[in-house]
Amino acid sequence: MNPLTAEESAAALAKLPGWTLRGDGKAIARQFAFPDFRAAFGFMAQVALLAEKQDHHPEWSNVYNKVDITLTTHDAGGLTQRDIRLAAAINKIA
Ligand code: HBI
Repeated sequence: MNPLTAEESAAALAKLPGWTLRGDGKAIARQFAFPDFRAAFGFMAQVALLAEKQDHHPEWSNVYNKVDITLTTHDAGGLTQRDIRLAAAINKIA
């Protein structure tokens, strides 16, 4: 799978509220904030199941009620439709 062009990335991001393109253009990222750790972890558990279903996994970190997610496609060395698809699914459960 080839990485998205700059134009394709911009068009995809326009439909992904909250996500931003990383400086190198090879990934997208978003921070999620929840009322408490329990809610944050519950979200992470749901994202984990999505990732398994799509066989596409986030690079992420959690500090108490915040979850930072970065999506990129290692196999392609950049941003692909797989990242966009997972980001859209994550936005649905956030
Ligand atoms: N997840 N984000 C991400 N990027 C990948 O390239 C990737 C993955 N999950 C599984 C996966 N690749 C497998 O197809 C193997 O390439 C590891």
